[in-house]
Amino acid sequence: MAFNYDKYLRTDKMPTLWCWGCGDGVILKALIRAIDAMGWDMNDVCVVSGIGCSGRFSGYINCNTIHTTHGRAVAYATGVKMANPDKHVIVVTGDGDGLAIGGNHTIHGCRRNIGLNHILINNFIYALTNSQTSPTTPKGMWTVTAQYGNIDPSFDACKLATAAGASFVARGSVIEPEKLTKLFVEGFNHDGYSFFDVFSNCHINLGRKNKMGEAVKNLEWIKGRTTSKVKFDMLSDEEKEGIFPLGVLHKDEAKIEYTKAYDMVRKAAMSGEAINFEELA
Ligand SMILES: Cc1ncc(C[n+]2csc(CCOP(=O)(O)OP(=O)(O)O)c2C)c(N)n1
Repeated sequence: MAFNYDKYLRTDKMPTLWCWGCGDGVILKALIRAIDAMGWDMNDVCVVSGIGCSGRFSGYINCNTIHTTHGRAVAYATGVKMANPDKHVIVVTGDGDGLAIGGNHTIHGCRRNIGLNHILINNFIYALTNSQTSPTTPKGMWTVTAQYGNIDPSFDACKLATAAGASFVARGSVIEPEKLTKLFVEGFNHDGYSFFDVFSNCHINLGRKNKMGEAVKNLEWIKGRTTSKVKFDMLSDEEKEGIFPLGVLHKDEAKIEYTKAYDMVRKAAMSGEAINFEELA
């Protein structure tokens, strides 16, 4: 029997406002499949998104949702998780939303290792506002704010999240939706900040002037820049240039999740016992 996506969607909001062939739809389906695999009750799930094409996620998925301000989704989600540590909080941001204006919140969410599931939809451009340079736009690409080609060095979001302290860091792509679902499930089962850098296509706003104005061309470009972590690890440093590994890139199960640490402090404060900071490491 065909998978019933409608069960998880606000069908009255269909069709989506996303462009034809947009990767956001693929990611939404992978997310729904992962939630289904987890067996979560949608009353226990909260999806928090920022502003951007990616921000539309909270409009289409049928659970508790918050469509927040640009760059602030991690901050709102932190509040939701602190007040409801037993609930499943999923943050959806774009690369501009989560790495530029909201970069600080992403860093500090990772640093605290709070139990959020952060899906960063990385389409390498500010899509909703029509093609401004984002922190992941590759060098040399045309954007409306870099019409002779982008000179800004671009970020590896997974390296940033790992360095900042996230205890689960993975990269997936819309080319492999089943693998993406599995990555989500593994990250959702992890207790701590689970960060997913998901490479996605925006053939309209990234592609139109960068010789990949069709979805397939944009997807082929993503394919050419990615490989599995196993294959990546076998490449020489020279060969690794411009290639991004896919899969689980970092996992630390020993690190304490923030709301658990907070609860330990709260209990110690209530009982007057000394706080054992060794346990909080
Ligand atoms: C404070 C603030 N600054 C700027 C904007 C305008 N704005 C809306 S979405 C967006 C960028 C979206 O790009 P990204 O986060 O990469 O998401 P995408 O649309 O690609 O999914 C910008 C600059 C805004 N809404 N609020």
